[in-house]
This record gives sequence, structure tokens and C-alpha cells, in this order.
Amino acid sequence: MHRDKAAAWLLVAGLMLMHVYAAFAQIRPAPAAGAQAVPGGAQSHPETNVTNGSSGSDQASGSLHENQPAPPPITAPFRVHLIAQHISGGYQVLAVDLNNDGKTDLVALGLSADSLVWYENPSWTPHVITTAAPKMVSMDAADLDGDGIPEIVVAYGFNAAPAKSVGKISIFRHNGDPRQPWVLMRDIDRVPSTHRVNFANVNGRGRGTVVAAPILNEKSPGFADPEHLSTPLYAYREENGWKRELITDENKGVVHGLLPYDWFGSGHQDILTAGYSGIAVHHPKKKGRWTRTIISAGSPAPWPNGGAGAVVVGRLAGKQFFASIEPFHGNMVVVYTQDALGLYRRHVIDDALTTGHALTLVDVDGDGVPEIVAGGNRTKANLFFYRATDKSGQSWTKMLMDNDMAASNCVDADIKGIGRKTDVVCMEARAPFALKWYEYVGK
Ligand SMILES: [Ca+2]
Ligand SMILES: [Ca+2]
Ligand SMILES: [Ca+2]
Repeated sequence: MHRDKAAAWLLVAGLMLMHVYAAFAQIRPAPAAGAQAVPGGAQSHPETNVTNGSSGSDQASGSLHENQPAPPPITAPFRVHLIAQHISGGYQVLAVDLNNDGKTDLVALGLSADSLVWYENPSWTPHVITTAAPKMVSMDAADLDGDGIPEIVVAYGFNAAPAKSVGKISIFRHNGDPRQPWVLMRDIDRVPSTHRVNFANVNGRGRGTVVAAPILNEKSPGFADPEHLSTPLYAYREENGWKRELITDENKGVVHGLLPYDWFGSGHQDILTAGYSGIAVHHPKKKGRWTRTIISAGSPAPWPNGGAGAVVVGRLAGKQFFASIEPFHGNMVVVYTQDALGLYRRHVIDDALTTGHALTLVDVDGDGVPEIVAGGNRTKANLFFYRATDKSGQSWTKMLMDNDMAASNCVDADIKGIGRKTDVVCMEARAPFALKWYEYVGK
């Protein structure tokens, strides 16, 4: 590089670092119990109170690595709150009220964490749910008995190699005080490499059905899955004594996304899956029969690089739409909107994600047009906020939400109790395995 150009570049980089350092210096790092809601303050470059990670401490001590470029500026209008960290192998977060006080709490799951822990809003005091679910990978919450405290289904004993995975599915419930350790309510099943579990309302009478998706067939050697083996999808209905029911064995290879959603508007939830076979809707019929409809093949790349890894569904311009990450651990964020004939049209709105994993819709401004949050779990400046620039969802702008987060999972939430979900909470897959709340501070 020419010396003048190099000097100019160093000057620009130095100014950027000074700007970042100034932003860090103005605010106090929040302790785990100190993330305060700060109303108002709309700004295009929100402050962050998160200084975890090597870059933050290096900046604070003044010992900058000369060859390490400054992180890119955060451009999405959120204030970042650190709720907790060191949730080893961070993989999933649930935003749910666990003590029936009307405030949304957070449950954080780590693949290699030794316990499942919930964090009580607003102090974010941690409470252990259980230490009896090693190698957990997925969870969901639903109040099955109507006492106001949800039960939690957990998939654990996970390994991506099915031969090494017990794949237990169990429901835990509180034992009088949800702040005290919970107890096992019911073991449901063991299915090798079970990777996603959800409660679902498949009968129109409540969420008393567990749906479980292994990531591969139990005989599969791994993600390459050269024989294109069938990956089953199971339901367990409380009314049937949690007996195993096959939803489908038509999905092939990796199944990574699982979503209960009333796709057909029939008053009960269908089950969506995303994987090598694309995105499918499984619709419950009478007597335990299910129909399967492929709504997108996902990325058209040949096996094992095609399909989709995650799916979310919402409404846009009065019509149902869905969004996906494609392919599995992929680089694309894709939006599907209906045309005049009701056919879904595929729009790739981003193809620059790194190992895409987290995906959620959130309507931050309550205008009825969902925004999209998507992120990947490999690198730290890889969590994005997408906002439609037209009512039909044809084009979207992309903003960086965080430059120090490798998100494995994000959910929308109402942390402050305003009556609408305008917040996003994300779980980090890499050290320091942070659980962060992104408070929307835009207009
Ligand atoms: Ca609560
Ligand atoms: Ca309950
Ligand atoms: Ca919106």
C-alpha cells in the first residue's frame, strides 16, 4: 500500500476506534442484575452497554492490536443490554413469564451448560430449573395444567451424530416455587439426535402436544447423509398419554427448523419444518393422520447444500408471508410473499450471512409490517435487522444490530411490559456466550 494511503487508512481506523472507545467510556458496563430499561433516546447509533469480549477490554486498557480493524458500526436502532453470559454452548432462549408476575422472563439453554437457568425480569436474578438435562439442545414452554406457571419440555442427550445421541425428551414443572429447582413431570421419549422440540396446539384445544424433530435419521452418519435417509417427525399428545405419533417420514436428511403455526387458518396449528427437503407444512387431519405440503424447496443447490435451515411466518400487507435462512447454516435470508394469484414468490434479501442460524420476526414499530432479525453463529459482526422499504415486502434495508454477537437464536419479546413485542433477545453461540436484550429505541 502507498505510504500516504496507509497513513490515511490508519487515521480513519484510529478515529473509528476513538469513536467506539468514546461510546464505551460514556456508559457503565451493566452487571448481570443491572440491565435497566432506559426509555426514549431514539438515535441512529445507539449506545451499547456491552463491553464483554477482547476488543472491549483491549480498548479500555489502551493496548490496541494494530492489525485488528475496528468493528463495523452498529446501525440498527437498538440499545444493547447484557443480561447474562457464560451460558456454555449458548443455543436457545425463551421469553416467557415463569413466575406469573406479568413480566417476561428469559430461559437460556446452552449445549454444554451444566444447568438450565431462567433469569427473572427485571433484576435478571438467575434461578436453576434443572441440572438433570445434560447436553440439552432445545426447549419450549406451555402451561399444561393451567396454574399460571408454564411447564418446560426439554430435548437433551444431544449429539449431532445420531449413534452418539440418546435424544431424551422430558417435561419439567415447578415444585411450588418456580425459583427453586424444578422436578421431572414426565419422560416422553428417546429419539436419537432429537434437536428441536415445541409445544403445539394441533387439536384447537390448547398446546398439549409435544412435537419433536430429530436432525437426522438415527442411522445417518452425519450431515452429508449420502443415502438421503428419511428423518422422522413425531408428535406426542397429552390426551393420548404422550404416545409417539408419526407426523411424517418424508423429510430427507437434515431437519433443522421446526415451527408450530396455523398455516391454513383452521384454528389449530400446523407444523412447519425446514431442512434439506425444503420448507414443508404438516397439517393434522382426523385420527392422527397428517398431510405434508412443500411450500418451498429452499436453496436449489444440490444435496447436501440445498434447502433451508429456519423458517418464520407472519403477515405482510394483509397476506401471509414467510421468511427463511437458506440453506442449512446458510448465507441467505429469503422472504416469500404472495402474488396476485396467491403463489409465493421468492426474494433473496441478503446473501452475506455467515452460517445463518438465528431468525425471528419482530414488529418494532407496531405498524403491522414485521421486521426481520437474522444472524449467524460463526462470527461476531453477523446479526442484522431488516426493514421493508415498501408495504409489499419486495425490498428491504439491512442494518447491523451488534458487532459483538454470534447469535445461535433470537426471539421477539416484550421485556418492558408495554403490551407489544418490540424487543429482541439473542443467545450467543461463542464465548463469552452472552444473553443479550436488544431494546428498540427507534421511532
Ligand atoms: Ca416473570
Ligand atoms: Ca403449569
Ligand atoms: Ca414494523
